[in-house]
Amino acid sequence: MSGNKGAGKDVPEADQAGRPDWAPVDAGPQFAVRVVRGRATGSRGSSAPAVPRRSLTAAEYAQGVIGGNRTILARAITLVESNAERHRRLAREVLARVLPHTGGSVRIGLSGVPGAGKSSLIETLGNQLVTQGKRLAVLAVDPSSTITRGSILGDKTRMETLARNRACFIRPSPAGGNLGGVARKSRETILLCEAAGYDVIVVETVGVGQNEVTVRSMVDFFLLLLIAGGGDELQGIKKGVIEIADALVINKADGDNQARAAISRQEYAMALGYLSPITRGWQTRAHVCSARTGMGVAELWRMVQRFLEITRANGFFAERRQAQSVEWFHTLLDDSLRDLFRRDPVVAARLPDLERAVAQGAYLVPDAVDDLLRTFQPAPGRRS
Ligand SMILES: Nc1nc2c(ncn2[C@@H]2O[C@H](COP(=O)(O)OP(=O)(O)OP(=O)(O)O)[C@@H](O)[C@H]2O)c(=O)[nH]1
Ligand SMILES: [Mg+2]
Repeated sequence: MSGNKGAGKDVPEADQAGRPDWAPVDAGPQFAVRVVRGRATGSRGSSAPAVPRRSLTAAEYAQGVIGGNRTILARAITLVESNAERHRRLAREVLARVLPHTGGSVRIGLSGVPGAGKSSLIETLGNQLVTQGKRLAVLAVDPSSTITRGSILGDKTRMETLARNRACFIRPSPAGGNLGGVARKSRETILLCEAAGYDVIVVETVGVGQNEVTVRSMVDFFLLLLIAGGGDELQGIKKGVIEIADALVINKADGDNQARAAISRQEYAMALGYLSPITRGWQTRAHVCSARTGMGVAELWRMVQRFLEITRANGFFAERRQAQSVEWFHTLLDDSLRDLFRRDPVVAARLPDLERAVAQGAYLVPDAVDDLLRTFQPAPGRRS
């Protein structure tokens, strides 16, 4: 692909901060799973000066990723996160090259209210998995951290041991980026991690409504982490979220909290009795565990394995992945159409007038929309 030689120039380097490699992987400023503008350079939150790097070709990116080179994997993720046109083209070429090496992992979504213990559970479970010889990638999708960055600090301390393990690759979530964009990039990030040989990929997201649905659409197994609380157990957790889970797990079942966790488990089990399972052939159940003591954590992994056996045998595993690809296709198609429309200079020029007219009640909204759509004449080759 000589035509693309040097096309990787100016890939944002902000996350790299000149580190020789990714290990030990600490949260630091190496956030990912975000959408960034195509800045040429930058030091986004990092005090270390960005060390200029040689730009890579698509073939070099792909080779590095497939070869399990963590530095190149990190750079490839940064590349797919970029929204700059030239990066997008290169990113696509990289993805196309790694595609034959993808699909081999187990993709797990882990969601729950802030502080439920998601990162702690990943630390406990992840350490068990790497001891068994598994390679684990953790992607944290947390648009809510835009303001507080709270979970980034949390993740740094909660996944301390795991973060130092070379069999584990952690990309904590970022400041900046919108959920839709983050999700779009997360799918690509999953593919890159798979191509790099990670066989378990955990997508952690804070449960704030839409997040779970987005994560569900890109994982094989979706685990909702809960905590026992007083009063109405189902408060704060939308019924819809329980419906899309493959397992409900009440964490922090340790010390004084054990009895409350057991009661909570029963209540959720009852609630589940009224719902139909999201996965064919699989009964969603409520469980208890403690990320702190490790109680129930090994059992969770055994449950995931059982789930895989069942869904692979009945064909649902493959069906779901196919449906997810089609859904991704439609999402991307919608996004691309919207981009194409918004970036059209004629549309952009006409838009303020129409907004004014609509605001003043001089123009009926549906008429204004028709007007703008008629204005839109995409020229051939103006596609992204
Ligand atoms: N007692 C007890 N505390 C726990 C357990 N798991 C997590 N915690 C504590 O709960 C707090 C939150 O844990 P995190 O793992 O950061 O929770 P999280 O869901 O990842 O939080 P966010 O990423 O901020 O949404 C920390 O103080 C943990 O030490 C557990 O099993 N038992
Ligand atoms: Mg966390």
